[in-house]
Amino acid sequence: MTRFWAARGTISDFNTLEGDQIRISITWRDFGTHDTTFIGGAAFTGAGKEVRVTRDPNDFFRAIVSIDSDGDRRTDGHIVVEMTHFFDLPGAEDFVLI
Ligand SMILES: [Ca+2]
Repeated sequence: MTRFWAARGTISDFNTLEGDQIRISITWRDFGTHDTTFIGGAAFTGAGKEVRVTRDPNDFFRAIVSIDSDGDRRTDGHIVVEMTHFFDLPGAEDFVLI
C-alpha cells in the first residue's frame, strides 16, 4: 500500500484484479460529518467531499482521481493512477473513502 499525505500524487501499477484499493481521507472542517462520496465520472455537485474519476485523454492507462473537499466544485487535489489494465477505470469498489 502506498500512502499520500499531500494533495497530489501518483500511484503506479494499480491493478484492480489484484485487489488494489485507493484509500482517501478528506478532512475539511465544514463537512466534518458529511461522508466522502464517490461520484464516478460525474461533475462535482458542490456537496463537498467528493471524489471523481476520469481517464487521461492522452494516456488510456492513466486515470485521474480528482477531489473536491470544500464543495466549490473545483478540484483541490488529484491523484494520477497508472493502471496495469486500461479497460476499466477505478470504480467505487476500488476506493476506501473515509
Ligand atoms: Ca474545491
